[in-house]
Amino acid sequence: MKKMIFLLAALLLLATMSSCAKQPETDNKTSSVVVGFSQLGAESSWRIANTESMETAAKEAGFGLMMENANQKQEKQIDAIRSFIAYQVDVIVFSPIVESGWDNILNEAFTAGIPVILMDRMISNNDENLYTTYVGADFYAEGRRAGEYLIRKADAMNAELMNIVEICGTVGSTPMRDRQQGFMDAIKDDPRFNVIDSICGDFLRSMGGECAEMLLEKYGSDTIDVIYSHNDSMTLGALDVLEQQGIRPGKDIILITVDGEKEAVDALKAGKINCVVQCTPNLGPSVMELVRKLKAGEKVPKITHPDEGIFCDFDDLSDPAVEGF
Ligand code: GYE
Repeated sequence: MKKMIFLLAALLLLATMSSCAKQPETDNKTSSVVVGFSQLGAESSWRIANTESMETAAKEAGFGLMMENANQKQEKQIDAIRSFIAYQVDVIVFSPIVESGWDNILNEAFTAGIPVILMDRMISNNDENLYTTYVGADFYAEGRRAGEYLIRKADAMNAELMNIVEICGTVGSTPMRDRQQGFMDAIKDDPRFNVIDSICGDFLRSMGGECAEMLLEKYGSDTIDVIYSHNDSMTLGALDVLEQQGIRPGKDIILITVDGEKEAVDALKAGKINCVVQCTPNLGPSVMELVRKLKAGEKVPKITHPDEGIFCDFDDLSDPAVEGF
């Protein structure tokens, strides 16, 4: 009851303050549990599906959700978290756009006694007190799966040498760093592989296309054997460019991608992508379960990874389990 009165008072106060930041949406204002959620942006289909998963899961759990979308700006995420602290939400959930720069704001949350769940991406700080729990993919394992697929593909093709270009996600983010590291570690002892370039496409479809154009201009389609791209949005942008230039994606150039959105899985079935490393955006139910446990005073694990695998051109792609999100 006290919390509800406080929440209503806070909302009223905000409504009367014209100069303050936009009032966060609250789906369920009368809920006794209020979750403040700072989403980092809307850069990809993965992100949009992830936002939907959080909204649906909060509704199903009967929790109020105050959500702010930061449009890819770290300052906006920090502002959102600060407003959640001011509201005294029960739990803060956020997906850090990059790994560094969170110490101050997380110290503020810690001092206010509000537990923090990192969802999807990690922070670099080694102080484990700054967050309560992390739920999201093992990006290093994803990168390794991409590399292991390529080894299998090279074996099947009897390839002697493969020139690889890498299109990376947002620099300084966990998926970028670990998808790169896992992939490189998987192929590093195999002399058939030669990574000739690595450029940043910021997880955006438009930039994936621009990266492909630049790489093709620089090296030519005959030199590039493989494109390893850190997400489907960039891959699909690159795929469009390849087709525009009369290059057959999946045949003339091997495409390896991460996420598993529907359009990418359909392209795999059509033979235009060779391997899709899965990364589920459906983290909402696990997050809400962690919120429930925290509120009930139950112990939570420090890390939760969803189970993930790959879909690739060695699979039976008519299997109904081969499906995108
Ligand atoms: O792969 C990409 C998104 O952090 C796992 O961010 C996420 C990544 C995802 O923009 O599509």
